[in-house]
Amino acid sequence: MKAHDGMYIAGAWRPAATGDTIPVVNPADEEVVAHVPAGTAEDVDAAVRAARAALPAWSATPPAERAARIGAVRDGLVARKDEIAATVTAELGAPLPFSEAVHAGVPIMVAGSYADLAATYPFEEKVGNSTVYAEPVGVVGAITPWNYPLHQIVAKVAPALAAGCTVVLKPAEDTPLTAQLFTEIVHEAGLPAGVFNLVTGLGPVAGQALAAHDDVDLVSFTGSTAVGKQIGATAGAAVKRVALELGGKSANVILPSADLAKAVNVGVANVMANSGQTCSAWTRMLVHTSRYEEAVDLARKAAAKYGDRIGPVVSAKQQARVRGYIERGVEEGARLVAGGPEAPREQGYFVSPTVFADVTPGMTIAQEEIFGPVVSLIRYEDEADAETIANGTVYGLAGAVWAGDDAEAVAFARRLQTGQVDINGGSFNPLAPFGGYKQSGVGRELGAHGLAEYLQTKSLQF
Ligand code: TXE
Repeated sequence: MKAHDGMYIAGAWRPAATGDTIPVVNPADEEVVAHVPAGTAEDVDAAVRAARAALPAWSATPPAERAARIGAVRDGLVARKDEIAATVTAELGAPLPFSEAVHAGVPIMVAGSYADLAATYPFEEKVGNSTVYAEPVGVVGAITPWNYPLHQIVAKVAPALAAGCTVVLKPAEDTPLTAQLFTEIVHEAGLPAGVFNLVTGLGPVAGQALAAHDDVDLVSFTGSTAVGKQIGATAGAAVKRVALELGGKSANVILPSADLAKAVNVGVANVMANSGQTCSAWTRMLVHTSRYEEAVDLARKAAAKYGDRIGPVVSAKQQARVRGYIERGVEEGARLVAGGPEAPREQGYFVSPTVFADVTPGMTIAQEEIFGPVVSLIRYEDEADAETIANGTVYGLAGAVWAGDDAEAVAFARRLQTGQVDINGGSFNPLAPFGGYKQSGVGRELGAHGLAEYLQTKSLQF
């Protein structure tokens, strides 16, 4: 795989402050596919300076012109779709059809939505005797994870640019090649120098330096709860804007009137997608006691179909982590009905599609984010019980409700403490706000709400 050996700062690839590099490993075969520079605080500082210098002109650029540049980025994503899919597959291990459809396809939709929103957003509004201006927050530090390497980048960078902010991106060290490819596309789209900057590097070094930099006005972070809490504390101490997306433990609530086979099959597929490395995955399947064993049987069969078709998890570290959770589930008394802790292949960081039954709400596997292809079936007695279980974790990112009709499902969904719920299956909407209640995070991504994160308001009274 082609890799740049520098940082993208002020519109050009330039040498990094040190010659240190990070290997990029293909998790499907454990081969090193490339090396990228390990940025340090010095590189971050140069990138923040470039972003600050570019801010006055970019924030004063008419929204229609910003929209045109974002549209050009979108067109670049379309033109290089195959290369994007191949790159994600090389560094994340995702099967190529999934990379094409989701890892390349979704960011194209999101970039397109922000090209439209930049042109139509009400940056100026009359409210009584006032005019309210929505102005860019300023320089954005974006720190992204590896699970959806391009989507996570576009979901931050596109709204930031639409708002008139300038950006320094620090992508995950496991998936920096997709970030470099995105950077090439931004460059080709003709954004003014310094509006977008890329610093690759390790989280505790480059990420930490970006999150703590005095001249960054907003930190937008997606990743683990532990790091998110640190970033939130640092931002709070500096009275700096922060957006955090920290994962979840979402419930898939199947009410007794639902089409059980459909709900279970779609539910298992939702967890197996991307090898379970999805923050919004419906990892807890809640089934009424009267249909519980039927659901367990359906889930076992559904998982068996995935056998060889799911990709690996991203790294040896994640494989060990997921394995640890599966072992913990067995130790705490859950019934393993598919998969298990043993790696299904010798080479590559694969995990078997795993289904646990007889999971009780207090078990570790029912409380903590596993981030692997593991689904837990939990029994409930009545709707009140289902509500208590569904809301009984520290998280609240997503979820699903299935019922005989949408109205019944909606009534239940309104009782869930969570940011997004799919009703009887649902389908992805790039304009719908995405983000967490409780410890799943602060702020929203996607659509107009995602754009608003990058704005601050000024009102003028007449
Ligand atoms: O995350 P990290 P990891 C969850 C998921 C997963 C677990 C661990 O449960 O199993 O987190 O994953 C950067 N200052 N999610 O260890 O370390 C890092 O370089 C600033 C949920 O990979 O949080 C990367 O760019 N930045 C999730 C990003 O943070 C730091 C997606 C995420 O890495 C930093 C990923 C520091 N001190 C993991 N330390 C989701 N919400 O979608 C690391 N980083």
